[in-house]
Amino acid sequence: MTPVAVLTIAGSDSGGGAGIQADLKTFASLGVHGTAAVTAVTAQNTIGVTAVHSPPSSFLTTQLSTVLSDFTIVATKTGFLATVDNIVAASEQADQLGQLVIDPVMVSSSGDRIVSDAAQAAYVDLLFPRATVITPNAREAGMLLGRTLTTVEDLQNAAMQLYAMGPAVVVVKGGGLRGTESIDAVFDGSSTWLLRSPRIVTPNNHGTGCSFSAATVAYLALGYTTADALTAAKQFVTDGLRSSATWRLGAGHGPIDHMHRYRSQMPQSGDAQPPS
Ligand code: PXL
Repeated sequence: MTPVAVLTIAGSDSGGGAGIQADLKTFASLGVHGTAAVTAVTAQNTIGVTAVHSPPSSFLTTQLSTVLSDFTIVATKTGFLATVDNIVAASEQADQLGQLVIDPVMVSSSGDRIVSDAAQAAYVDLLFPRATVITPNAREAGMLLGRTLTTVEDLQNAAMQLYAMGPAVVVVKGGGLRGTESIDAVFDGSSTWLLRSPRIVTPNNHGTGCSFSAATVAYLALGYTTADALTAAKQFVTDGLRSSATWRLGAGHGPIDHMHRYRSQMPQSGDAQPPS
């Protein structure tokens, strides 16, 4: 059967762990066809980002209109949009993006702010009101609300407050907090609940946020309710973390295993037959 088509609007990670690369691997693993509009190209490895090249937002507009004129896109995520102009460009075609998952990437792994005040305002004005789900982490939610979030109760209160900015559902991700569990808080306008998983202790946690929002998009596109899509996406990331926990790809933070479900079926290096 022809797979449903989804879209990621995000940055490229040359290290293959986060951004567009994480999104496309997640989409492939979950059986949906991923299309991709690139907002920024990073020179990056498991240790860090050394440079960022941003094409003009008019080129993002052209990527979007070219994809959208041909494919029926059932659901879309946005990742690192980088600039106000890119946020405007994405919002201008929002009517054709299907269900919208906004991962408001505003803080780097090192904790530094990586978008301007104007870009933060543009997220709130142009994208949050159209979103099926927004998925800030605790730092991003804290930045949006002007305070520091440290407890699960803080995450829940933040989810309720961010809901007032217009999205249908808010997830505030607490994976970066301390504790033996990784806990995210969800609010959908009437009830609040938690997504919980055991904390997997590993350096290989690069791209978890990207993969979570991409998995949410895939499950939404497959017809899951938002609540079920979030639960399944949390499981996808947890299983990916567990599967790659002992990998050694690079000296820093390696990727999760997006293909964890299929690892046992994959060709092994010892399988190669000598030429006859
Ligand atoms: O996880 C946020 C993120 C988004 N997009 C790109 C990234 C990262 C983190 O490294 O590289 C391209």
